[in-house]
Amino acid sequence: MTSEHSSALRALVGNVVQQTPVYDVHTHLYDPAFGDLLLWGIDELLTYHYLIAEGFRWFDMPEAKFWTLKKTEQAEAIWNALFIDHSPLSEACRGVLTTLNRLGFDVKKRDLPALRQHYSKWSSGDFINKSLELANVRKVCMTNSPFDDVERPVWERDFDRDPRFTAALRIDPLLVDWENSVPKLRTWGYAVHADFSELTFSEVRRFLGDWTRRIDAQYCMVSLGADFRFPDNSAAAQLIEHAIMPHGREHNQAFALMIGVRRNANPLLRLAGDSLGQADVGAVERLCEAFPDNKFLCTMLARENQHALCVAARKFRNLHVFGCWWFMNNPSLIEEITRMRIELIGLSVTPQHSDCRVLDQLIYKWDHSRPIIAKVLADKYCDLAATGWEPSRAEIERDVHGLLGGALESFLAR
Ligand code: HDL
Ligand code: ZN
Repeated sequence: MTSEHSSALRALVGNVVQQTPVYDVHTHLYDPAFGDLLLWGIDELLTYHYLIAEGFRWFDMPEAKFWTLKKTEQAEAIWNALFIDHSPLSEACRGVLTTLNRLGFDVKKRDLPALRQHYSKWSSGDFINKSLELANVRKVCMTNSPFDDVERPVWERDFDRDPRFTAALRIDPLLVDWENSVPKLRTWGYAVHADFSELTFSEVRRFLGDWTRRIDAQYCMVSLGADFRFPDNSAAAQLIEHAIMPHGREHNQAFALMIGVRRNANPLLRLAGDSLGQADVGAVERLCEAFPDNKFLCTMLARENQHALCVAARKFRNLHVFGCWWFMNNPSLIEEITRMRIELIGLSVTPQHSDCRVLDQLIYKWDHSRPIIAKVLADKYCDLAATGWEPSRAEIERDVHGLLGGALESFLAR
């Protein structure tokens, strides 16, 4: 293969990846109807919990003092520590600057008040359109919890949905805090018992069905600790087997497992205080084997779990692997696991999701991931071309659409 041929193919792949709109399959963004729950703007960008964790590494103030500050004061503390006093080289810092630069702001002036001034010109509606356009994101999936006391009443009021914001039914408290979820479910009219007696499992299924219909959930989702085991006599394992699995079959709804978090490793950092642990990929394999008529999505938090998770996906076609989640969402690791995934499971994977908590982050999360995905893909297509197999533009466009959310949409619809 000549170097000109290779360069042309690499340019084509990069162009297609850049131009293909994304379905972002996991975010913490909200439909505009949720008002202030949809975070955006410079102070939200700077107080992203990733930056709070990084900021504390330089702060002298006690953690408790930081939490008494106003959001603008927190943002200024982070701006000074991570951008002014030290070059903003981390992925989360760079992300803020990528976003500001793409929004047309002049970051070299290092002028935070001026940046706030720029943002004040935007209405939320216009800013949503601008962010989705700049990020080239066609649709995002939210994280929607019936256990969130601020979010739940909005759903109960009903509202006209923005079709660009799909919903996912997030049920962590049900599985990881069953004891305390029982009284809540009973308050909401579901006759459940902590010991799973009587109609508990069918009532949990009714709860899942009610919320699936209410929010039009694309999938059901839970974040589980590194200690998750299956089979097991834990409440989580019992509820998965006797409620979530039959619910998933009844509604043709996938169950998304995000495994490996260690919540509150440092509680002083609040949302920024979670850490990770190495999980048991075998638990995922045993779930896929025990429930062949259910569909599973899975992403894991530990780098050490990524290879085994890919192999698990090779074994079970009802398992769809997605994303470079949280501590995995850094250029060096994104490249490493995207290369490994394509080499092991080809295009039957969703390499990335943004996990955005702030709308503007869509711009940097995808600006940073697209070139990495394109680089890996270009290498793989060049390897193909070297065998004489010439990928057409149409084939590359088909493949990239699949990787950027299309394959997951097909998996969910199957
Ligand atoms: O549990 C999750 O969905 C995680 O993504 C957490 O929300 C985490 O705090 C996060 O934002 N990671 O990117
Ligand atoms: Zn998340």
